Amino acid sequence: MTATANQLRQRAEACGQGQIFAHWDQLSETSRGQLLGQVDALDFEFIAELGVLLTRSASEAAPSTFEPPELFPLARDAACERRALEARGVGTEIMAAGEVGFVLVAGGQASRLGYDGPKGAFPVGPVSRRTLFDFHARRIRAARERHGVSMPWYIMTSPANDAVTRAFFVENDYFGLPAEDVTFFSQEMLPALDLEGRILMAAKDALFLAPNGHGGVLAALASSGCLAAARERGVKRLSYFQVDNPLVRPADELFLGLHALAGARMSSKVVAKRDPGEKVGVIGRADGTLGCIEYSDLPEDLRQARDADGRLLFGAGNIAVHIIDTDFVEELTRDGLNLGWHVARKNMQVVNAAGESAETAGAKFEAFVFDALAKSPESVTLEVARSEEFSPVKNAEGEDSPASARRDLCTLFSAWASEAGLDLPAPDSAGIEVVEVDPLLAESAAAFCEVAPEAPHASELGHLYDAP
Ligand code: UD2
Repeated sequence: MTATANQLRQRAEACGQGQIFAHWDQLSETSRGQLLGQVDALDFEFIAELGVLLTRSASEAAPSTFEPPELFPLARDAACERRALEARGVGTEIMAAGEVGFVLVAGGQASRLGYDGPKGAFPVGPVSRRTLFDFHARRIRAARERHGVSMPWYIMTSPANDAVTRAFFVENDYFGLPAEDVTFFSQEMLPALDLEGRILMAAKDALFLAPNGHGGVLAALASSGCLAAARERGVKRLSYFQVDNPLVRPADELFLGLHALAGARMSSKVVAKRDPGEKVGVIGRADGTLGCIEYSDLPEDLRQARDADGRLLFGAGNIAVHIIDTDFVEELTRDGLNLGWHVARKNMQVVNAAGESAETAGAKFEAFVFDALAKSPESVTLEVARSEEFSPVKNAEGEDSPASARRDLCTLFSAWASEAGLDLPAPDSAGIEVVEVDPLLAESAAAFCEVAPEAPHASELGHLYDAP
């Protein structure tokens, strides 16, 4: 064993992590080098802190008081309408000044969807078969055209899907965006631990590493240099969104303007929860602190509670769309990311002490981006229409699946076509009138009515209204 290898092994053993070297004698030189590289990057003190989290029971961490957030509602009275009008103006100025950048989190593993590839490469266009990445790129291109400025797009991958994501963008010519305005950066990985706090092994020569959660985006923006580059080009606000939602509207003048007018540093978009049982986190205050309250944390009586208008009191379903100020990210990451860690206990496929492949109970650790809301003194919670802005692809079947996203896209776009007085195709075998509108052509019913071509590109798949 070399001196460095010896030192690393001793350090690991002193920290109770000697199992990492259990198979050392059987490893080739290359494997030894790989393992040492991973061990060298470990912060054992930090891992010990993560281990301590495992000794806390869930009830210890559970909050006890809850309050709903102050909403900027979808149903607006005259005062709200006036505020919205003013906000749209402010948002338009901010965008036209080139002060907005986009941040997409796409580091997840798409395991629930069971898709073997980066989730953004999943085709969702009901007629065009365009991918999620393509939909997002078109909305960004539309915003650039609308405001006549360039806007950078920062895409967070994970080490597992970084190369394939970059290659997918190259193959698709960056979906019509200038390559220099699309930057990829990878999130950090954290070791998974067994329930006693020992690092698990994925192979004899590899630690079991998992992405550090979407909250890792803040630290990775800083460490990758993206944050500095954004500031350098005058970007003051970041529009954050998730890869899985083909209806997401990341370039929303109203949202930006409301955020800026309120002097907020981080804001959120929400949709009304469908029913008390929908398993989605809600924006609200827990023990006085603004954040996203997990479905499982909210007591049953509060889950069911309704206000005077019959709406769910805790119904501000988080769709994971935020505006985050660039200097806020800088402050949050200056002394290391400190959002707290969420523990996900699961069974994991590991290599055990005997060198055999085995399933074992363990824990992964993730930071959640919405935990940063707690540190934003002001924050806007903007309610938007689910039918217009939220239909994620998460599961292989049922709700939040490719089928439900296809249904929701077609329902929205066929409503636009009807409003524009256009003919709809005959319903398909599932009763769906298959209509798709290119986001580059229009992003709202009103805009579509102004520009709708008389005839769609009609195919056996349905009607497609594309930008010229
Ligand atoms: C998330 C929210 C939920 C709701 C919902 C809206 C959490 C815990 N829950 O549920 O409250 O807002 O989204 O759609 O956030 N990702 C990374 N790196 C990671 C982990 C995730 O980039 O380490 C990305 C992932 O690619 C995806 C997004 O974050 O774009 C959401 O991740 P998820 O699928 O784990 O979150 P989900 O659907 O459980």
